[in-house]
Amino acid sequence: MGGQMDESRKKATICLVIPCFNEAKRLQTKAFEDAIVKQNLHFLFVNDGSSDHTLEVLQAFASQYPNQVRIVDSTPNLGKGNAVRKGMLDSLLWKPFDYTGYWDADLSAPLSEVKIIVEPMLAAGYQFAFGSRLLRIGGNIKRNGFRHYVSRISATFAAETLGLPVYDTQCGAKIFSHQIVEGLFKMPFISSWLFDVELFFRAKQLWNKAEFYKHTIEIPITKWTEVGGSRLRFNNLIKVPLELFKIRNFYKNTW
Ligand SMILES: Nc1nc2c(ncn2[C@@H]2O[C@H](COP(=O)(O)OP(=O)(O)O)[C@@H](O)[C@H]2O)c(=O)[nH]1
Ligand SMILES: [Mg+2]
Repeated sequence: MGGQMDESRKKATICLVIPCFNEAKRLQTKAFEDAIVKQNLHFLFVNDGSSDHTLEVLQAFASQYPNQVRIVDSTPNLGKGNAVRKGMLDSLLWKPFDYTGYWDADLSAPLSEVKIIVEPMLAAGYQFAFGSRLLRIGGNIKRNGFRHYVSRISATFAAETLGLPVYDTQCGAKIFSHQIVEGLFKMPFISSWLFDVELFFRAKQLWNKAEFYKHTIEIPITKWTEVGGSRLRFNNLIKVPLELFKIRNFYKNTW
């Protein structure tokens, strides 16, 4: 039994979409390289209208691992949600992956966490598994105080809006089984920076309540280190309630 599972784990192919906006200085190519070699991960980097040398950095890296690295170059800058969507859809044209997900370029969640998220997908057939930055004793979650509180407040409102007991909608570590990628990402998002919330609504459209809970799992990650140089603007935060209201109105016909 254990042997069988090891076998399927070895065979499962995983692609991570990495949205990149001016990441030339932050991109830890060594960590990506390790994951390519040791975990057999594939990476699809979406350069989203960067004005620095992100594209050159990515091209140099891709030329070393052409089978496992792909670049989608997109201009002008359209925001994280659009970039993730583009990459997720493009992954379907690249190779028949078993799982495709997206992951923050700064590797706040290290790539060693991928296996923690994929594990229940392999073992129990979950189709949507996502990381959660649960601050807890025994965990290794390091966040700056202010950002932690702001994020807790936003996440609580998001969960309320969704009507789901989700702890952290916004963690940049989410993985989907191949068969739901198109259904979840086909339509453009109405919100560029709360698109994660839309994904949960879309999962509610895809599945009834029983199916949703059968297919979805939130997994506290074991390590998160806040990396400086955030690309997300904090003045957006006062707009969170308004944005959530807009999203809820748009997806109002879900259970
Ligand atoms: N494509 C794209 N990605 C973005 C944009 N803003 C942020 N990101 C990406 O979103 C991820 C998280 O961004 P980060 O700056 O670390 O924000 P944090 O959530 O505050 O840590 C990274 O992969 C960024 O490159 C954007 O405008 N376009
Ligand atoms: Mg970050």
